[in-house]
Amino acid sequence: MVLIPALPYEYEIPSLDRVALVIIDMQRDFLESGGFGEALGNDISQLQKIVPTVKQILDTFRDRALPIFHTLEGHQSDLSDCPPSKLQRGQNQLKIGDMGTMGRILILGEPGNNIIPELQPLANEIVIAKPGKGAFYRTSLESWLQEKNITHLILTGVTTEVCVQTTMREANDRGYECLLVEDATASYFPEFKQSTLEMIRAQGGIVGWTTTSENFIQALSFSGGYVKNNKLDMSFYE
Ligand code: C5J
Repeated sequence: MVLIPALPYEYEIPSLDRVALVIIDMQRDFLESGGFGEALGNDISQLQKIVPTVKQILDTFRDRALPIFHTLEGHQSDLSDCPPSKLQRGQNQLKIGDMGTMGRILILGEPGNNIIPELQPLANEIVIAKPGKGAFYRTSLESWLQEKNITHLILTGVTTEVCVQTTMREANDRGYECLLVEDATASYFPEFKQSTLEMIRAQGGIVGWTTTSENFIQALSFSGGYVKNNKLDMSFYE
C-alpha cells in the first residue's frame, strides 16, 4: 500500500500495479508560441511553468515501469469527428481545422498537434487521441485501463478546468480513484485552476483528491515505492 498526503484526506493506492499516470494534452497547440492557445489570446506561460514538474512525475512512473497514458486533443483531417457546435464556437478567431503557424489547428498528425518535445512518449507508452475534452469519450482509454486492471489514476496536464477536470469527472463516474497533482496541472486562468482544485476535493472528495508533486514523489520513494504505516509529512497543508 502507498499512502499519499492529499486533500481532503490521504490518498491510498492499494498496490502499485493498480495505478497509472494520465498526462492530458501537453501538446504544442496549447503550450507553444504560435499555437492555438496563444492565437486565442491566452497566456501560454501559465502552462509552460508546469513542464518540469510533469516531467518529474513522468520520470517517477518511468523509473518504476508503471503504465503511462498521454492524451492529445485532435480531430480527423476531414473533421468527421468534430461536432458542428465545437467547430463553429467562437467569434473572429482561428477555428479547428484552420491553418495556423504549426499546421492545421487541432488536427491529428499536424506539427502543432504533437506532444511537446520535453514530454515525448516512449514506445511503450500509450497515446490516446481524443476528439472531446474528456479522455473517455470516443477513445480506447477505458478498455486499456480494464486490460491492465488499473483502479487508480494520477492526473496531470492541461487545462485544469477543461480537459483535466472533464477527464477526472468521467473517470470518477466510472469508479476510478483519481488524484490530481496540483503543480503538474495548469490553466491559462490561475483563478479557474484554483477553483477547480477546490471543487474536486470539496464534499469529502466528490470528484477525487489533490496533492503536490513533492508529496507524491516522496511517498513513492519510501521503501522502494511501498509505504506501510509510515508517518507522512502533512506540513504542506498545515
Ligand atoms: C481546451 C484542453 N482547453 N486540453 N483543451 O480546449 O483543456
